[in-house]
Amino acid sequence: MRILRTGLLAAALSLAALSTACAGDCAPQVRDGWIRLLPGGMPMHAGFGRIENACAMPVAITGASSPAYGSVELHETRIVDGVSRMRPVPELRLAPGDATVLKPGGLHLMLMQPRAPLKAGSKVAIEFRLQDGRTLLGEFEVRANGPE
Ligand SMILES: [Cu+2]
Repeated sequence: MRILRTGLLAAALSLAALSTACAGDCAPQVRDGWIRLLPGGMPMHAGFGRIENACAMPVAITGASSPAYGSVELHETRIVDGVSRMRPVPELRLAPGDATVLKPGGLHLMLMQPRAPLKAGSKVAIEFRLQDGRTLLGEFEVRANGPE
């Protein structure tokens, strides 16, 4: 009986430790976010930045949204037969300690249907959805001529 009780206690303790690790104390970070403003008032912008997962658990980003846009999608640009093509990325996985850079010519956020004209220097909030139900907030600075 004593052994059984000790075993249960140990199990309860390890469960508590596990749930603490999963509870979301540690979240990935969005850094250096910026939005490229295209000349001519294109009704579509591209968002770039760096997403870091310094946590012990892998995460998966499954979507994004922003109050400044009607629709936000994660895209990847690839050169296929010499032609630049974009395709939606339904899920972006980040291993523990991993980072992904969204940059021109690669992964990017496709920001569609801007709700109002954006000025260079203003800040836009973009929220990322994680597979585990959490969300991640990133701040993106609007730039007229971003670095290539
Ligand atoms: Cu795109």
